[in-house]
Amino acid sequence: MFAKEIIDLRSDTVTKPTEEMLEAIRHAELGDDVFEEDATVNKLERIAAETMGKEAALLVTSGTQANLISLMTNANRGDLIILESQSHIYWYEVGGISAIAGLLPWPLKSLTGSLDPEEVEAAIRPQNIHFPKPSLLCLENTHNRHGGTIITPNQIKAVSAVAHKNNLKVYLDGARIFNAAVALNVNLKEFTKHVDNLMFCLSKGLCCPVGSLLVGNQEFIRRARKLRKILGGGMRQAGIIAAPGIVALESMIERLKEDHLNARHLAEGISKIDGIRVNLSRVQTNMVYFSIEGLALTADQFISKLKENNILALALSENRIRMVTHKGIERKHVEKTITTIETISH
Ligand code: TLP
Repeated sequence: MFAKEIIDLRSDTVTKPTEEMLEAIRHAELGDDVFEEDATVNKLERIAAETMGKEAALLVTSGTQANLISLMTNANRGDLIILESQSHIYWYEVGGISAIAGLLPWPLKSLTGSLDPEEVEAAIRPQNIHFPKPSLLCLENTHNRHGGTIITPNQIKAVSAVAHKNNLKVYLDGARIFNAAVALNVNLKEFTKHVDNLMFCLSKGLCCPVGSLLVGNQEFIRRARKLRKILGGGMRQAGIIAAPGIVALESMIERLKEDHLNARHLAEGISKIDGIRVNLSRVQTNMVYFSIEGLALTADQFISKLKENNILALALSENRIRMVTHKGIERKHVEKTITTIETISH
């Protein structure tokens, strides 16, 4: 009996480490990273800082931890944080922004994830005894809940200029910033040069088992390191996490193009099926969000029917579905997904 092949489109977080990564883990030079003595972690942090055009970097356990640490590093309790209303920090991080960082999120709506500089300016109210201090603008690129959409370097520049003019810092949740850079064929530094600090994830499309990196100036990283410890994120022989990260930064970025082509193929294929609606202009990287409003099925029923065919996807609401392409998804899996959706939709 052969094991059933599962087509897992729930997220690019399901990717497994490559053979080369496992080999790198086996041979990693290790030390105690709380003493900053793990040579492999130190090397990864150097490469990350260089890649992003910043002074320093810090390996942390997850994207959520990176975002929380950066909120606490960039702002003081009670401060006001401007972010996009569908951002990951606001939606999916268990309210850590308030529960742990003690900050007031000030969400602004947008059409595709890119904030309007004028609306940001309007949200920064003048100093007044009644108002909290606005101290940080958070961006997200690619923007997950808007469909993996890209915020262009020019859009980042415009909105960051408004923040900086008003003495706010700018932080980028760049969990999938490599997808944006590869899709636009633009150097990463174009996306990072207007923000003060950022994070990116190793554990998504880059296929590492664990880890994210915070990147910024020396002082930001020094304070972030301390906060990582408070939050229980000080790791010891973390070189076993950093080693696959180095492989990822050296060899896993260009291949993201394949994921984008597969996402586009999937989106175009299912957009032809009656009852399914895909906004193709939003399919810019490795995500496909679509509505099944026109089908006589709820999202949960749709997901179960896919599962009977060994295909996994996420239901985001009564009729909204998300599929994400990654290294484990090849063209033949996309074809099978399209034909399966055709069948269950009739
Ligand atoms: N996103 C996950 C889920 O939490 C929704 C996914 O499957 O897409 N920023 C962004 C933009 C993210 O998409 C994610 C993860 C994170 C931060 C958090 O990263 P982790 O999962 O490492 O804490």
